[in-house]
Amino acid sequence: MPLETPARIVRELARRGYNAEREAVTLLAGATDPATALDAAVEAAPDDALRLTAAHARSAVERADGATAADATADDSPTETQSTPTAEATTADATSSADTPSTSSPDTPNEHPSVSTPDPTSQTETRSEDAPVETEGSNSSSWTRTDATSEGAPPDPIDIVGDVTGRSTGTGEYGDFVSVFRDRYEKLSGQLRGRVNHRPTSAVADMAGGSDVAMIGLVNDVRSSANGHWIVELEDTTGTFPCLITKDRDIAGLVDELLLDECVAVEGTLADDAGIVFVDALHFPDVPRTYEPSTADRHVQAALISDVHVGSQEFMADAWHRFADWLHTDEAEAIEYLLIAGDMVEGVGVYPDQDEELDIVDIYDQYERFSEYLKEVPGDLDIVMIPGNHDAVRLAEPQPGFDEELRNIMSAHDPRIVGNPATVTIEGVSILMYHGVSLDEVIAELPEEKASYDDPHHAMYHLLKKRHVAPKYGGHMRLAPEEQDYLVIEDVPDVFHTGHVHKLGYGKYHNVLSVNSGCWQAQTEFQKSVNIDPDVGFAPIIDLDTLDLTLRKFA
Ligand code: D5M
Ligand code: FE
Ligand code: ZN
Repeated sequence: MPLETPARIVRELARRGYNAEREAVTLLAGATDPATALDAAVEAAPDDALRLTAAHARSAVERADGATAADATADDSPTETQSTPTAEATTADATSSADTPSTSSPDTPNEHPSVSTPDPTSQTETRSEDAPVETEGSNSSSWTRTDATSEGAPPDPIDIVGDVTGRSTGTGEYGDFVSVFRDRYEKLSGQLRGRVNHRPTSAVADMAGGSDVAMIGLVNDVRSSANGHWIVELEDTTGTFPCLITKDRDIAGLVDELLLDECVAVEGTLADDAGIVFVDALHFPDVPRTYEPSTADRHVQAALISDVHVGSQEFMADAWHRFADWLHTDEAEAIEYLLIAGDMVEGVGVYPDQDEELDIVDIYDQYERFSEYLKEVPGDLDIVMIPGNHDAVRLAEPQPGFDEELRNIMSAHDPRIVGNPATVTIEGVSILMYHGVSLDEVIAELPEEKASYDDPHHAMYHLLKKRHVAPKYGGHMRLAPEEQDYLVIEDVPDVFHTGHVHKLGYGKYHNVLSVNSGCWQAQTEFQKSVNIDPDVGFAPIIDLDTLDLTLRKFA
């Protein structure tokens, strides 16, 4: 096949089992006869190499071009590599998907992320091979990297925390549920403790009627009273206690965003008979308004995607090719990281009648194919991936990263495979990656103006406000009982990345850039039946030095 574009070269290499560094592809594309150069490069690569390096390509191009030059005519100048893919940079329409300040978001987050087309002059910077020094003390997950160039290699720029992979202890017994909720309470009440002078629920019943009182508890029940007030029952480790929120108070407007099992604090006055607390103030663990995110100290970018769904008949291969192709261009030079927030493949048996829309019916074959698509992206990109509900790991959250067999299938690109959720710190920027199944729950439970499929980032804001990625247990959300609650957002992330709902949305909540990254799967029959109109083929790109976001569209 003619090899006139980087994408074609990459695909040909992928077909032969190789993943390639960007520079290698550029060199091959610039050869007089790319096909011969590619053959020579593959031949020259060591048998056990999975990645074709620039060095392999350079010597192959020199040899191939030398051979061609001998019998070449004078006008055989090297063909240019370019035939730029049609990546569209968008200044994303602030009225549709970007966050518009409105009363609908929790605590009216009021900041737009700056979204822009890339400044061409800022892309001229050369790639630095020196990764910044990472802070120590990570409880890094169990993956190991075997980097061929590990001798004198720079310190690893990626650090992972909060990942259950290799640490799951849950046996599924009742006692584990007690532990996980106790840990949730400990962690989240710890975040609220400094703000209220709380008493255990068991002690409140013994206090004198009329006392000022504060409590911290998990929401156990929310019901309305006969005259339209709200009764919120809180539970802590000592028992439960009812709290009354009267309908005419401002805080009554917060009741419709309460989810069962989330942790809140209340302040108020104990009734004369000490049987209920009249609530004056309701506090969420939340993110401080003054939160100052960390940024990278050099110009480097990360592409955020999710929901690839390889194996589905609706997987948009052409859009993927355009994306992978674009990643090899100068415009994408600063992109050194690719983050994938779950649903790599379509999976099997995920939803009723799903098999009717499968292109690849075997789950391992789906991962094989996914791995082929992954080989199209530059080999020098660092890839981090978490599983989603379509992936071949347990459905209950937290989900561990892929097992050995699947890791081997995807080894060509040596991706960082971590659990869902996980916090990945890249060049000093902490990114909370979570697939997003609980977003369905938040959207179903909250009123339309507070969370909807059209504004998935608003639903994300509520998770940040509750400092938990999946507060409500039951419904869509399956919880794996563990000794600790990995789903608590212990430290405020600088970036929050989710997927799952197949809608694009982004905005800042108290300075935390929240991105739901759309999908690579066209509308399925099910989605058609429930009017889900997916946002397909988008790649939000984040500048890690400024946390600005650029939107690229490939479909
Ligand atoms: O989820 C994609 C989105 O579509 C997410 O919001 C769930 C929803 N979805 C898709 N199929 C179904 C079925 N059959 N039942 C309920 N909800 C569904 P994804 O995880 O990619 O399938
Ligand atoms: Fe999905
Ligand atoms: Zn999903």
